[in-house]
Amino acid sequence: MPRDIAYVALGSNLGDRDAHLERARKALAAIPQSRVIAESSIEETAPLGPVDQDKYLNQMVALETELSPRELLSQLQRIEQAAGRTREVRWGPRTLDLDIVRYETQTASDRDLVVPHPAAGARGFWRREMAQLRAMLGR
Ligand code: PH2
Ligand code: MG
Ligand code: MG
Repeated sequence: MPRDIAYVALGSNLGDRDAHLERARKALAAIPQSRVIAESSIEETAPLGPVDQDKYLNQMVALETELSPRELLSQLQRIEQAAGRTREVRWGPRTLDLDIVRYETQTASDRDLVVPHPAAGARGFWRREMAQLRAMLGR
């Protein structure tokens, strides 16, 4: 795969949220054929969606990667599982959620993987984090 830039969203609203994000950033930095090139600030956000739950910490990182969206998804799922993520209520509380928001040049439209993420333009905190990363990267 040619080198591309993936924008990966981090979210946590269960347990030690800061520790989950910190460990996730380290795990993201260790993904093969990839390197973290920018990190947004961390934002505390009100929960979106129908489930009554605690506030989230959200953050986004830019990952320069040779992995395809499908290969990156499997790395992200491995990291989520290592953070104790279980099969939870859809949109419910989670120790760690890692979502591919978009790739600079690639797209996907499978049942279990849609890139850009369908909510990419709809979440204020994702838009803010993406704007920070683009400013840092001069894109
Ligand atoms: N993720 C969800 C559901 N609701 N709310 C906030 N504030 N942040 C999230 O990352 C989030 C959410 C499902 O993935
Ligand atoms: Mg999510
Ligand atoms: Mg997810």
